[in-house]
Amino acid sequence: MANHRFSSVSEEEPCCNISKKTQICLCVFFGLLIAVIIAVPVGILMWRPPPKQWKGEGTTAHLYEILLGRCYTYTQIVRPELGHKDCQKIGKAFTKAFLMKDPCSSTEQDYQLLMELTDEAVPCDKTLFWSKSSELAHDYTRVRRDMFTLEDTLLGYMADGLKWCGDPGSSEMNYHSCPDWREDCSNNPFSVFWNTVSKRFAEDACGVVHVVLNGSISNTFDERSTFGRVEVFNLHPEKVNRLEAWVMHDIGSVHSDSCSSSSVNDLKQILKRRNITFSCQNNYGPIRLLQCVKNPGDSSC
Ligand code: 2NF
Repeated sequence: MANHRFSSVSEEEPCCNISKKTQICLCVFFGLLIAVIIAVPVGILMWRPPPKQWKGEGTTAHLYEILLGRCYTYTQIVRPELGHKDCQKIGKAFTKAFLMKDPCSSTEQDYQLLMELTDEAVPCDKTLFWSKSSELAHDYTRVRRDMFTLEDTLLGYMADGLKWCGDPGSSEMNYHSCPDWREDCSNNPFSVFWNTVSKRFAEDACGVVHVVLNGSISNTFDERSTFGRVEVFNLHPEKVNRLEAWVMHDIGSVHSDSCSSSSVNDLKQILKRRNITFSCQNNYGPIRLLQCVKNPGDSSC
């Protein structure tokens, strides 16, 4: 009797009168249905629009490695007194400021952590601003090692000459194109960065500060430049006794603006309103000598 009961359980019976072939078809059908039900929402969630095409050049190749290398060079060799700075943290804070973000909605806040990690004191009387005179100003601080342009500070040194931006739909940098500040948007990660570091550089300045201006162009002082828009307005009158401009003429250039030109006078008026004394020298001797080193045959040398 016991044998009879057990043998009936092991027998295969067709389920619900459906043939084996139909059962396989149903299994395949439901399998596919489940796959589609899962794949469609996952696909929708994962789909990202392709990165936008901007008018400016894309992120500098190997940006992260360059930033890291420059950070170590600066903190270990150029200014070893800053050897305690954490370049790994600084590099990560730099890229975190713009990755996975809309490159036309960059903010000063995005760079806050980076600013905190790279604070650095510039001695009073040693700050040198420049506008439309990058090469000359940097030629000068290369010789006058005690003076600092923004690019002679850690963050300016790291970022000078580089380009960067991200894309909200990707964790990668956009190496193809980045917003151009004139043609796409002004709140791009690159412009916001320079505005933010230039602002801090000016806020930190003290004593007598200097600016190298280009007297070989018509708007020697340009109110739309970073110097005219940001730096001049972030000098603290209680710390800055005087701003001295050095208006330099390119050797061999025909056009010449001087300390008495109207754009330089605009700078003087802005500073007067801000209670900062202004002084100016045409073709400041030591910088003129550097120009002459590059043009030894010129009659003015
Ligand atoms: O790339 C730099 N190292 C840099 C860029 C911007 C600002 C440095 N700065 C700081 C420096 F410390 C100087 O003191 O600002 C001062 C020079 O800037 P400036 O605008 O007065 O001088 P320019 O010769 O007119 O411009 C310097 C560079 O910045 C670019 C410009 O195309 C040039 O390559 N630039 C100027 N304004 C913007 C902006 N809003 C800009 N690039 C992006 N967005």
